[in-house]
Amino acid sequence: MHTTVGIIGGGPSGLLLARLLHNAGVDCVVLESRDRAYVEQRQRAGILEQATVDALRAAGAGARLDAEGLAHEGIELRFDGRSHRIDLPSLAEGRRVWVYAQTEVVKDLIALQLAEGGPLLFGAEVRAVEGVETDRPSIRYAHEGREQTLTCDYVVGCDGFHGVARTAVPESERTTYERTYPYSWLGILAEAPPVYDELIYAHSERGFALASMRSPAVSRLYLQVPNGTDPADWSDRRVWDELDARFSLGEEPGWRLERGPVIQKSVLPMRSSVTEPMRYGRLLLAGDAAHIVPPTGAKGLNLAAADVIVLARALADRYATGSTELLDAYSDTCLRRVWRAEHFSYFMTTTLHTDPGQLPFDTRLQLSQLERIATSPHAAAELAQNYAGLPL
Ligand code: RFL
Ligand code: PHB
Repeated sequence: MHTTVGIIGGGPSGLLLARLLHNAGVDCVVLESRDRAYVEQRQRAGILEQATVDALRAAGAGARLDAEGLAHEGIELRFDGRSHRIDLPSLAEGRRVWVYAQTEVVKDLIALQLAEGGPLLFGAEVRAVEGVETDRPSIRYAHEGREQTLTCDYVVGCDGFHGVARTAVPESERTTYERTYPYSWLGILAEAPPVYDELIYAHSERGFALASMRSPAVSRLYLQVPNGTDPADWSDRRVWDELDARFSLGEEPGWRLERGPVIQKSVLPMRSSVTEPMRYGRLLLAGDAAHIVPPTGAKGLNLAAADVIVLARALADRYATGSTELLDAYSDTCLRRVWRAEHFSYFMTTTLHTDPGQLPFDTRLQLSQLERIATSPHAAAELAQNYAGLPL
Protein backbone atom coordinates (compact mmCIF):
# COMPACT_ATOMS: atom_id res chain seq x y z
CA MET A 1 0.00 0.00 0.00
CA HIS A 2 1.20 3.56 -0.69
CA THR A 3 -0.07 6.87 0.67
CA THR A 4 1.10 10.47 0.73
CA VAL A 5 1.32 10.79 4.52
CA GLY A 6 1.61 7.75 6.79
CA ILE A 7 0.46 8.62 10.31
CA ILE A 8 1.52 6.40 13.22
CA GLY A 9 -0.91 6.68 16.14
CA GLY A 10 -4.63 7.36 16.37
CA GLY A 11 -4.58 9.58 19.46
CA PRO A 12 -5.61 13.23 19.30
CA SER A 13 -2.58 14.36 17.27
CA GLY A 14 -2.81 11.61 14.63
CA LEU A 15 -6.58 11.93 14.27
CA LEU A 16 -6.62 15.74 14.05
CA LEU A 17 -3.78 15.68 11.52
CA ALA A 18 -5.71 13.17 9.41
CA ARG A 19 -8.78 15.41 9.49
CA LEU A 20 -6.82 18.55 8.56
CA LEU A 21 -5.06 16.74 5.70
CA HIS A 22 -8.38 15.36 4.44
CA ASN A 23 -9.77 18.91 4.37
CA ALA A 24 -6.67 20.06 2.44
CA GLY A 25 -7.01 17.24 -0.11
CA VAL A 26 -3.85 15.37 0.99
CA ASP A 27 -4.14 11.55 1.27
CA CYS A 28 -3.14 9.78 4.46
CA VAL A 29 -3.44 6.48 6.31
CA VAL A 30 -3.62 6.24 10.12
CA LEU A 31 -2.19 3.15 11.87
CA GLU A 32 -3.29 2.67 15.50
CA SER A 33 -2.08 -0.28 17.56
CA ARG A 34 -5.04 -0.40 20.00
CA ASP A 35 -8.68 -1.13 19.31
CA ARG A 36 -11.29 1.57 18.91
CA ALA A 37 -12.97 1.11 22.30
CA TYR A 38 -9.64 1.39 24.13
CA VAL A 39 -8.65 4.60 22.36
CA GLU A 40 -12.11 6.13 22.95
CA GLN A 41 -12.12 5.37 26.67
CA ARG A 42 -8.58 6.25 27.71
CA GLN A 43 -9.05 8.88 30.48
CA ARG A 44 -6.73 11.82 29.99
CA ALA A 45 -6.96 15.53 29.36
CA GLY A 46 -9.96 17.67 30.12
CA ILE A 47 -9.11 21.24 29.12
CA LEU A 48 -9.04 22.68 25.60
CA GLU A 49 -7.48 26.05 24.85
CA GLN A 50 -9.20 28.62 22.69
CA ALA A 51 -6.85 27.86 19.76
CA THR A 52 -7.60 24.11 19.98
CA VAL A 53 -11.34 24.75 20.02
CA ASP A 54 -11.07 27.15 17.07
CA ALA A 55 -9.10 24.53 15.12
CA LEU A 56 -11.59 21.74 15.88
CA ARG A 57 -14.47 23.96 14.78
CA ALA A 58 -12.68 25.01 11.58
CA ALA A 59 -11.95 21.34 10.85
CA GLY A 60 -15.68 20.52 11.07
CA ALA A 61 -15.25 18.66 14.38
CA GLY A 62 -16.88 21.21 16.68
CA ALA A 63 -20.58 20.30 16.66
CA ARG A 64 -20.73 18.19 19.83
CA LEU A 65 -18.06 20.31 21.50
CA ASP A 66 -20.30 23.36 21.01
CA ALA A 67 -23.34 21.50 22.30
CA GLU A 68 -21.77 19.72 25.29
CA GLY A 69 -18.47 21.47 26.10
CA LEU A 70 -18.40 23.77 29.12
CA ALA A 71 -16.80 27.18 28.46
CA HIS A 72 -14.77 28.37 31.45
CA GLU A 73 -13.80 31.99 31.97
CA GLY A 74 -11.69 31.51 35.08
CA ILE A 75 -9.78 29.20 37.38
CA GLU A 76 -9.44 29.31 41.15
CA LEU A 77 -6.12 29.20 42.96
CA ARG A 78 -6.47 28.08 46.55
CA PHE A 79 -3.62 28.61 49.01
CA ASP A 80 -3.05 29.67 52.61
CA GLY A 81 -6.71 28.95 53.44
CA ARG A 82 -8.17 31.33 50.83
CA SER A 83 -9.06 31.43 47.14
CA HIS A 84 -8.14 33.73 44.33
CA ARG A 85 -9.90 33.75 40.97
CA ILE A 86 -7.96 34.26 37.73
CA ASP A 87 -10.30 35.82 35.17
CA LEU A 88 -9.15 34.54 31.79
CA PRO A 89 -10.88 36.78 29.20
CA SER A 90 -9.98 40.08 30.89
CA LEU A 91 -6.34 39.04 31.39
CA ALA A 92 -5.80 37.03 28.19
CA GLU A 93 -7.24 39.21 25.42
CA GLY A 94 -10.69 37.60 25.47
CA ARG A 95 -9.51 34.00 25.39
CA ARG A 96 -11.07 31.28 27.58
CA VAL A 97 -10.85 27.47 27.88
CA TRP A 98 -13.34 24.60 27.47
CA VAL A 99 -13.95 21.54 29.57
CA TYR A 100 -14.40 18.84 26.92
CA ALA A 101 -12.66 15.55 27.59
CA GLN A 102 -9.99 14.09 25.34
CA THR A 103 -12.14 10.94 25.12
CA GLU A 104 -14.86 13.02 23.45
CA VAL A 105 -12.45 14.79 21.05
CA VAL A 106 -11.12 11.38 20.03
CA LYS A 107 -14.64 9.92 19.54
CA ASP A 108 -15.64 12.88 17.35
CA LEU A 109 -12.50 12.67 15.20
CA ILE A 110 -12.73 8.88 14.79
CA ALA A 111 -16.37 9.13 13.67
CA LEU A 112 -15.46 11.79 11.08
CA GLN A 113 -12.43 9.86 9.83
CA LEU A 114 -14.40 6.64 9.37
CA ALA A 115 -17.27 8.47 7.65
CA GLU A 116 -15.33 10.78 5.35
CA GLY A 117 -11.56 10.33 5.64
CA GLY A 118 -8.89 7.90 4.46
CA PRO A 119 -8.09 4.54 6.04
CA LEU A 120 -7.86 4.41 9.85
CA LEU A 121 -6.69 0.94 10.91
CA PHE A 122 -7.13 -0.20 14.50
CA GLY A 123 -5.05 -3.12 15.80
CA ALA A 124 -2.25 -2.04 13.42
CA GLU A 125 0.96 -2.11 15.42
CA VAL A 126 3.91 -0.35 13.85
CA ARG A 127 7.17 -2.26 14.31
CA ALA A 128 9.63 -0.04 12.41
CA VAL A 129 10.02 3.05 10.26
CA GLU A 130 12.60 2.75 7.48
CA GLY A 131 14.23 4.88 4.80
CA VAL A 132 13.41 8.26 6.35
CA GLU A 133 16.54 9.70 4.73
CA THR A 134 15.21 8.71 1.28
CA ASP A 135 12.21 10.17 -0.58
CA ARG A 136 10.26 6.90 -0.19
CA PRO A 137 10.14 6.06 3.54
CA SER A 138 8.17 3.04 4.69
CA ILE A 139 6.34 1.82 7.77
CA ARG A 140 6.36 -1.85 8.76
CA TYR A 141 3.37 -2.92 10.80
CA ALA A 142 1.40 -5.98 11.86
CA HIS A 143 -2.34 -6.08 11.15
CA GLU A 144 -4.76 -9.01 11.37
CA GLY A 145 -1.89 -11.40 11.93
CA ARG A 146 0.12 -10.32 8.88
CA GLU A 147 3.26 -8.23 8.47
CA GLN A 148 2.58 -5.35 6.07
CA THR A 149 4.40 -2.37 4.61
CA LEU A 150 3.04 1.10 3.92
CA THR A 151 5.21 3.29 1.70
CA CYS A 152 4.72 7.07 1.94
CA ASP A 153 6.04 10.45 0.88
CA TYR A 154 6.22 11.46 4.55
CA VAL A 155 5.88 9.61 7.86
CA VAL A 156 4.44 11.39 10.89
CA GLY A 157 5.06 9.92 14.34
CA CYS A 158 1.96 10.69 16.43
CA ASP A 159 2.54 7.59 18.54
CA GLY A 160 2.90 9.17 21.97
CA PHE A 161 5.68 9.10 24.54
CA HIS A 162 6.26 5.32 24.32
CA GLY A 163 6.00 5.12 20.53
CA VAL A 164 8.52 3.76 18.01
CA ALA A 165 8.75 6.68 15.54
CA ARG A 166 11.22 8.70 17.61
CA THR A 167 13.68 5.80 17.61
CA ALA A 168 13.89 5.96 13.79
CA VAL A 169 15.96 9.13 14.26
CA PRO A 170 19.59 8.05 14.81
CA GLU A 171 20.69 8.72 18.38
CA SER A 172 23.47 10.98 17.15
CA GLU A 173 20.86 13.21 15.45
CA ARG A 174 18.52 13.81 18.40
CA THR A 175 18.75 15.28 21.86
CA THR A 176 16.26 14.70 24.65
CA TYR A 177 15.91 17.25 27.47
CA GLU A 178 14.17 15.77 30.48
CA ARG A 179 13.09 16.22 34.08
CA THR A 180 11.18 13.89 36.36
CA TYR A 181 9.36 15.05 39.47
CA PRO A 182 9.44 13.43 42.92
CA TYR A 183 5.64 12.98 43.00
CA SER A 184 2.74 11.56 40.96
CA TRP A 185 -1.00 12.19 40.65
CA LEU A 186 -3.73 9.92 41.89
CA GLY A 187 -6.74 10.68 39.68
CA ILE A 188 -10.35 9.65 40.23
CA LEU A 189 -13.46 9.94 38.12
CA ALA A 190 -16.54 10.15 40.34
CA GLU A 191 -20.29 10.31 39.86
CA ALA A 192 -20.53 13.48 41.91
CA PRO A 193 -21.29 17.07 40.90
CA PRO A 194 -18.22 19.34 40.49
CA VAL A 195 -17.00 21.12 43.63
CA TYR A 196 -17.59 24.46 41.93
CA ASP A 197 -18.35 25.91 38.46
CA GLU A 198 -14.63 26.41 37.79
CA LEU A 199 -11.47 24.33 38.29
CA ILE A 200 -9.73 24.64 41.66
CA TYR A 201 -5.94 24.32 41.85
CA ALA A 202 -5.04 23.93 45.53
CA HIS A 203 -1.67 24.40 47.22
CA SER A 204 -1.50 22.85 50.68
CA GLU A 205 1.18 21.59 53.01
CA ARG A 206 -0.36 18.11 52.63
CA GLY A 207 0.32 18.34 48.89
CA PHE A 208 -1.41 19.59 45.74
CA ALA A 209 -5.05 18.85 44.85
CA LEU A 210 -7.10 19.69 41.74
CA ALA A 211 -10.87 19.71 41.31
CA SER A 212 -11.89 19.36 37.67
CA MET A 213 -14.98 17.96 35.99
CA ARG A 214 -16.31 16.08 33.00
CA SER A 215 -19.94 17.21 33.11
CA PRO A 216 -22.40 18.75 35.59
CA ALA A 217 -22.76 15.26 37.10
CA VAL A 218 -19.21 13.87 36.89
CA SER A 219 -16.12 15.11 38.75
CA ARG A 220 -12.47 14.53 37.90
CA LEU A 221 -10.27 14.99 40.97
CA TYR A 222 -6.54 14.66 41.49
CA LEU A 223 -4.22 14.36 44.54
CA GLN A 224 -0.45 14.64 44.65
CA VAL A 225 0.90 11.28 45.93
CA PRO A 226 4.44 9.85 46.33
CA ASN A 227 6.04 8.16 43.32
CA GLY A 228 5.39 4.42 43.34
CA THR A 229 1.96 4.79 44.99
CA ASP A 230 -0.33 1.78 44.45
CA PRO A 231 -3.92 2.99 43.83
CA ALA A 232 -5.10 -0.10 45.76
CA ASP A 233 -3.68 1.53 48.92
CA TRP A 234 -6.13 4.40 48.52
CA SER A 235 -9.66 3.38 49.47
CA ASP A 236 -12.39 5.68 48.16
CA ARG A 237 -12.89 6.96 51.67
CA ARG A 238 -9.21 7.79 52.08
CA VAL A 239 -9.24 9.71 48.77
CA TRP A 240 -12.29 11.77 49.77
CA ASP A 241 -10.91 12.49 53.26
CA GLU A 242 -7.62 13.65 51.78
CA LEU A 243 -9.36 15.83 49.18
CA ASP A 244 -11.40 17.38 52.01
CA ALA A 245 -8.26 18.10 54.01
CA ARG A 246 -6.38 19.65 51.09
CA PHE A 247 -9.18 21.84 49.75
CA SER A 248 -10.27 22.73 53.33
CA LEU A 249 -13.42 24.35 51.96
CA GLY A 250 -14.92 25.08 55.38
CA GLU A 251 -15.80 28.74 54.92
CA GLU A 252 -16.16 28.91 51.13
CA PRO A 253 -19.87 29.51 50.36
CA GLY A 254 -21.21 27.65 47.31
CA TRP A 255 -18.28 25.22 47.19
CA ARG A 256 -18.94 21.67 48.24
CA LEU A 257 -16.93 18.49 47.85
CA GLU A 258 -19.82 16.06 47.42
CA ARG A 259 -18.91 12.39 47.60
CA GLY A 260 -20.22 9.87 45.06
CA PRO A 261 -19.34 6.51 43.49
CA VAL A 262 -15.73 6.40 42.22
CA ILE A 263 -15.81 4.92 38.71
CA GLN A 264 -12.10 5.04 37.89
CA LYS A 265 -8.87 5.43 39.88
CA SER A 266 -5.27 5.53 38.61
CA VAL A 267 -1.80 6.90 39.34
CA LEU A 268 0.21 8.84 36.79
CA PRO A 269 3.84 9.92 36.98
CA MET A 270 4.90 13.48 36.21
CA ARG A 271 7.57 14.17 33.65
CA SER A 272 8.81 16.92 31.35
CA SER A 273 10.59 15.88 28.15
CA VAL A 274 11.44 17.45 24.79
CA THR A 275 13.20 15.72 21.88
CA GLU A 276 14.85 17.97 19.30
CA PRO A 277 14.63 18.34 16.40
CA MET A 278 11.03 17.34 15.61
CA ARG A 279 11.96 16.44 12.05
CA TYR A 280 14.57 14.13 10.57
CA GLY A 281 14.54 13.63 6.79
CA ARG A 282 11.00 12.60 5.85
CA LEU A 283 9.99 11.74 9.41
CA LEU A 284 8.14 14.33 11.46
CA LEU A 285 7.25 13.96 15.15
CA ALA A 286 4.14 15.52 16.68
CA GLY A 287 2.46 15.63 20.10
CA ASP A 288 3.60 13.39 22.96
CA ALA A 289 5.96 11.54 20.56
CA ALA A 290 8.14 14.68 20.66
CA HIS A 291 7.39 16.26 24.04
CA ILE A 292 5.46 15.77 27.25
CA VAL A 293 4.60 18.07 30.14
CA PRO A 294 3.30 17.41 33.66
CA PRO A 295 -0.49 17.88 33.52
CA THR A 296 -0.64 20.81 35.99
CA GLY A 297 -0.73 23.39 33.18
CA ALA A 298 -3.28 21.44 31.05
CA LYS A 299 -1.02 21.81 28.02
CA GLY A 300 -0.30 18.31 26.62
CA LEU A 301 -3.30 17.86 24.34
CA ASN A 302 -3.20 21.50 23.29
CA LEU A 303 0.46 21.29 22.29
CA ALA A 304 -0.30 18.15 20.31
CA ALA A 305 -3.05 20.05 18.47
CA ALA A 306 -0.77 23.04 17.82
CA ASP A 307 1.92 20.79 16.29
CA VAL A 308 -0.43 19.17 13.80
CA ILE A 309 -2.05 22.48 12.85
CA VAL A 310 1.42 23.77 11.88
CA LEU A 311 2.25 20.48 10.18
CA ALA A 312 -0.98 20.21 8.18
CA ARG A 313 -0.44 23.73 6.82
CA ALA A 314 3.14 22.85 5.86
CA LEU A 315 2.15 19.61 4.11
CA ALA A 316 -0.78 21.28 2.33
CA ASP A 317 1.56 24.04 1.12
CA ARG A 318 4.12 21.43 -0.02
CA TYR A 319 1.52 19.77 -2.26
CA ALA A 320 -0.11 23.01 -3.41
CA THR A 321 3.10 24.86 -4.34
CA GLY A 322 5.93 22.30 -4.30
CA SER A 323 7.78 24.41 -1.72
CA THR A 324 9.23 22.73 1.37
CA GLU A 325 9.84 26.04 3.15
CA LEU A 326 7.13 25.53 5.81
CA LEU A 327 8.10 21.88 6.31
CA ASP A 328 11.73 22.91 6.75
CA ALA A 329 10.63 25.39 9.42
CA TYR A 330 8.28 22.89 11.17
CA SER A 331 10.56 21.89 14.02
CA ASP A 332 11.69 25.42 14.90
CA THR A 333 8.15 26.80 14.63
CA CYS A 334 6.75 24.17 17.01
CA LEU A 335 9.63 24.18 19.47
CA ARG A 336 9.13 27.85 20.32
CA ARG A 337 5.60 27.11 21.55
CA VAL A 338 6.68 23.80 23.10
CA TRP A 339 9.35 25.42 25.30
CA ARG A 340 6.95 28.15 26.44
CA ALA A 341 4.45 25.44 27.50
CA GLU A 342 7.25 23.41 29.10
CA HIS A 343 8.21 26.38 31.23
CA PHE A 344 4.61 27.17 32.17
CA SER A 345 3.88 23.53 33.11
CA TYR A 346 7.07 23.38 35.19
CA PHE A 347 6.15 26.67 36.88
CA MET A 348 2.59 25.55 37.74
CA THR A 349 3.88 22.19 38.96
CA THR A 350 6.69 23.45 41.19
CA THR A 351 4.64 26.37 42.53
CA LEU A 352 1.70 24.18 43.59
CA HIS A 353 3.22 20.84 44.68
CA THR A 354 5.06 20.01 47.89
CA ASP A 355 8.43 18.42 47.19
CA PRO A 356 9.20 15.59 49.66
CA GLY A 357 12.46 17.38 50.54
CA GLN A 358 10.81 20.78 50.70
CA LEU A 359 12.17 23.23 53.27
CA PRO A 360 9.84 25.62 55.13
CA PHE A 361 11.79 28.28 53.21
CA ASP A 362 10.62 26.80 49.88
CA THR A 363 7.00 26.84 51.07
CA ARG A 364 7.31 30.55 51.94
CA LEU A 365 8.63 31.19 48.42
CA GLN A 366 5.66 29.35 46.87
CA LEU A 367 3.20 31.32 48.99
CA SER A 368 4.94 34.58 48.10
CA GLN A 369 4.64 33.74 44.39
CA LEU A 370 0.94 32.85 44.75
CA GLU A 371 0.35 36.04 46.71
CA ARG A 372 2.05 37.99 43.93
CA ILE A 373 -0.31 36.43 41.36
CA ALA A 374 -3.27 37.31 43.58
CA THR A 375 -2.27 40.95 43.96
CA SER A 376 -0.48 41.92 40.73
CA PRO A 377 -2.51 42.13 37.48
CA HIS A 378 0.78 41.66 35.61
CA ALA A 379 1.62 38.42 37.40
CA ALA A 380 -1.99 37.22 36.99
CA ALA A 381 -1.95 38.10 33.28
CA GLU A 382 1.22 36.07 32.73
CA LEU A 383 -0.52 33.03 34.22
CA ALA A 384 -3.83 33.64 32.41
CA GLN A 385 -2.22 34.11 28.98
CA ASN A 386 -0.23 30.89 29.28
CA TYR A 387 -3.18 28.93 30.69
CA ALA A 388 -5.66 30.08 28.04
CA GLY A 389 -2.91 29.46 25.46
CA LEU A 390 -0.99 31.86 23.29
CA PRO A 391 -2.49 32.55 19.85
CA LEU A 392 -1.07 30.23 17.18
P1 RFL B 1 -1.37 9.82 22.61
O1 RFL B 1 -2.69 10.28 23.07
O2 RFL B 1 -0.48 9.10 23.55
O3 RFL B 1 -1.65 8.92 21.33
C1 RFL B 1 -0.65 8.11 20.75
C2 RFL B 1 -1.33 6.96 20.03
O4 RFL B 1 -0.35 6.17 19.36
C3 RFL B 1 -0.66 4.81 19.55
N1 RFL B 1 0.59 4.04 19.37
C4 RFL B 1 0.85 3.27 18.28
N2 RFL B 1 0.13 3.00 17.20
C5 RFL B 1 0.67 2.16 16.27
N3 RFL B 1 1.89 1.57 16.43
C6 RFL B 1 2.65 1.82 17.51
N4 RFL B 1 3.84 1.25 17.64
C7 RFL B 1 2.14 2.72 18.51
N5 RFL B 1 2.61 3.18 19.70
C8 RFL B 1 1.66 3.99 20.20
C9 RFL B 1 -1.23 4.76 20.96
O5 RFL B 1 -2.05 3.61 21.17
C10 RFL B 1 -2.05 6.04 20.99
O6 RFL B 1 -3.37 5.85 20.57
O7 RFL B 1 -0.51 11.03 22.00
P2 RFL B 1 -1.01 12.37 21.22
O8 RFL B 1 -1.97 12.03 20.14
O9 RFL B 1 0.22 13.11 20.89
O10 RFL B 1 -1.85 13.18 22.29
C11 RFL B 1 -1.25 13.70 23.44
C12 RFL B 1 -2.23 13.75 24.61
O11 RFL B 1 -2.83 12.48 24.76
C13 RFL B 1 -1.57 14.17 25.93
O12 RFL B 1 -0.64 15.20 25.71
C14 RFL B 1 -2.60 14.68 26.96
O13 RFL B 1 -3.46 13.65 27.35
C15 RFL B 1 -1.89 15.24 28.20
N6 RFL B 1 -2.82 15.64 29.27
C16 RFL B 1 -3.50 16.85 29.26
N7 RFL B 1 -3.33 17.68 28.21
C17 RFL B 1 -4.05 18.83 28.15
O14 RFL B 1 -3.87 19.59 27.17
N8 RFL B 1 -4.96 19.22 29.10
C18 RFL B 1 -5.19 18.43 30.17
O15 RFL B 1 -6.05 18.78 30.97
C19 RFL B 1 -4.42 17.21 30.30
N9 RFL B 1 -4.64 16.39 31.32
C20 RFL B 1 -3.08 14.77 30.33
C21 RFL B 1 -4.02 15.18 31.34
C22 RFL B 1 -2.49 13.52 30.37
C23 RFL B 1 -2.77 12.68 31.41
N10 RFL B 1 -2.10 11.43 31.40
C24 RFL B 1 -2.69 10.19 31.69
C25 RFL B 1 -0.77 11.34 30.85
C26 RFL B 1 -4.32 14.34 32.36
C27 RFL B 1 -3.72 13.10 32.41
C28 RFL B 1 -4.13 12.23 33.54
C1 PHB C 1 -8.58 17.22 33.79
O1 PHB C 1 -9.76 17.62 33.83
O2 PHB C 1 -8.30 16.02 33.57
C2 PHB C 1 -7.48 18.18 34.01
C3 PHB C 1 -7.77 19.53 34.12
C4 PHB C 1 -6.75 20.44 34.34
C5 PHB C 1 -5.44 19.99 34.44
C6 PHB C 1 -5.14 18.63 34.30
C7 PHB C 1 -6.16 17.72 34.09
O3 PHB C 1 -4.45 20.89 34.68
